Amino acid sequence: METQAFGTIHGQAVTAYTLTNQHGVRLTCLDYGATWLKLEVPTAVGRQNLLLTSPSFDGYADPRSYHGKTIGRVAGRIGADQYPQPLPANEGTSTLHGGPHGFSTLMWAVQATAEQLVFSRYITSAEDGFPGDIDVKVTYTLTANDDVLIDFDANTDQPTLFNPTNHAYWNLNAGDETIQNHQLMLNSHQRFAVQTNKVPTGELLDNAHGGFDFSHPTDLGAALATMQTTAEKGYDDIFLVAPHTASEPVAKLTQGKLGVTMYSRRNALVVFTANAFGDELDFGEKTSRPYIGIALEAQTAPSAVADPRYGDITLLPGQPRHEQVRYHFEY
Ligand code: FUC
Repeated sequence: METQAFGTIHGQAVTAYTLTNQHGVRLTCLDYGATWLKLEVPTAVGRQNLLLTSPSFDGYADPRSYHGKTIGRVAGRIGADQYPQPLPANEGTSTLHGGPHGFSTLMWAVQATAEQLVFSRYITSAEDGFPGDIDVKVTYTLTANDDVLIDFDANTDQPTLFNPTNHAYWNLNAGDETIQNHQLMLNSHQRFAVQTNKVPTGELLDNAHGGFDFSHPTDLGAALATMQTTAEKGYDDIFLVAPHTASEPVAKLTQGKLGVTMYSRRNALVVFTANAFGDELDFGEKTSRPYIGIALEAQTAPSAVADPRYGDITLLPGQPRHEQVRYHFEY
């Protein structure tokens, strides 16, 4: 394990922690936001980072930047009035990615071993505006067979919500190309209809029509071309994950020899293709612009907050919850 100073926030030092496995795959995370900073794989021409990464901490200090960060208590958008107790709003009347003081804005304690980075944090209701004081642990594991596991664990003292995810953006190009030359496969046949504020209505739409069918590996450039007539001009969609076993992937993203395959038991995956990105974010050698990265966010469907047909995101005292997402890399 190696550490590197990575700036400061509110007078506190931010540190980058790097694990390396036997094949030379390197995982780097920050204590701030329990952020996934880099995933580097060895290639014929040197190491290649597969994530969108800002070169300095400035790129992570803004609470509206989510790249690589741990998102919680609740990923995505829920109406601040969809729960019996008011939730902290940060986008009109919605709570986006855990509200204004979500997991992504917090400094986490770190315990590191040769293959794990364990980020832990006690978060009070006064601190982030959700009911209940919670104990949270986010564990990144880099295995000998080129998997990264992210385990999310939580306990609470009062009923609350827990639906965390990671918001890494992928770009498998060595140079400055966008993800338009990538192929995407999703284990999904339906997606959630949303209101204009992007909070789901609870209705499902069929993926078979209009550029949403990724049930086989699909060229993202061609798919994005079909989206140019829409207001979003790309994907920002909550896909319903089809029933599957633990060994069946929920998503696979490839470009040439490089690939990332995601495994998750949860029933939804948000796909966001950075449709309106401009130069407000600095990704170093990757020029921030539309389609410079793709976020694949495994989660329980946000509709579960109000509709038990779509799962259960409640966290109850005495009933700790555990969620996991696994990524496998080919290079
Ligand atoms: C994704 C999208 C949102 C938002 C955020 C940064 O989760 O669903 O629309 O732009 O990322």
